[in-house]
Amino acid sequence: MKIKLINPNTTWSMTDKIGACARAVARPGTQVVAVSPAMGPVSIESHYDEALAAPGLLQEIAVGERDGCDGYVIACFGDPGLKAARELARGPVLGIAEAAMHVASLIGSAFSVVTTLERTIGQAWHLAEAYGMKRFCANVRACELPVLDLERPGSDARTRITDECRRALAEDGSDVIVLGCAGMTDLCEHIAGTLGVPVVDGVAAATTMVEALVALRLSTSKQGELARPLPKAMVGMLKGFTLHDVPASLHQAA
Ligand code: 2AL
Repeated sequence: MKIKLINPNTTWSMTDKIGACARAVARPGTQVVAVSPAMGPVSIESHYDEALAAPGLLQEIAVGERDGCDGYVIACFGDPGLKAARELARGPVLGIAEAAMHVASLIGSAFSVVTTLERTIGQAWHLAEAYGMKRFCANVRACELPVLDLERPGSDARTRITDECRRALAEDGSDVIVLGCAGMTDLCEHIAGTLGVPVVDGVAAATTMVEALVALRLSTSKQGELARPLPKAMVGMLKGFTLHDVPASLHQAA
């Protein structure tokens, strides 16, 4: 099967790292294609960034549909554009926050999310609420670490994130850690080994869950809310996003 993993930010060093971590957990027969959109913010750490990441992300979903991708992972913890991506895709589309929170709820009694900047805490709570995961979410904490510091050679990101995870376990009453940024994916093993609790990386969780859904022959429901958006003209800079009618055969469940 072919899974397209989209890092909605445009920092390719992070995309390559995320792709490698996804491939490390994927089954032997799974091809993971990791991409960043051709346009958009270099990191996503505000609602503004999320909104401007969505067009490029949707372009990648449209290309993936043309290329026959079986499923998609949106590898940013704000899950930007998730519902719109589901409208465009036939196969399953998972966001890493959604996948990580669900997985965490299955292996502990309460999880703490450890994110980057404090300003991203609100969105993580919003998603926990939207996904029905709030009752499992003991706390959302930040390290005050800009996303691109995760890519900077010599940064103290690993130590700072590990320390915050340790504080979370001591203070929140949680027993599972959820990493709040796709760029933390390569730190998961170290943090889990250091702290001795399950640490959920959404990149790995979403990749293996998409694999499972595809193996189950389950696709995104095209009845109702997540049906393909109506054919419609877009104007100005979004002209290329105009949706034309497509043959119904393309939208039937696999
Ligand atoms: C993220 C993420 O996963 N990728 C990105 O650019 N920003 N999340 C975050 N909490 O900062």
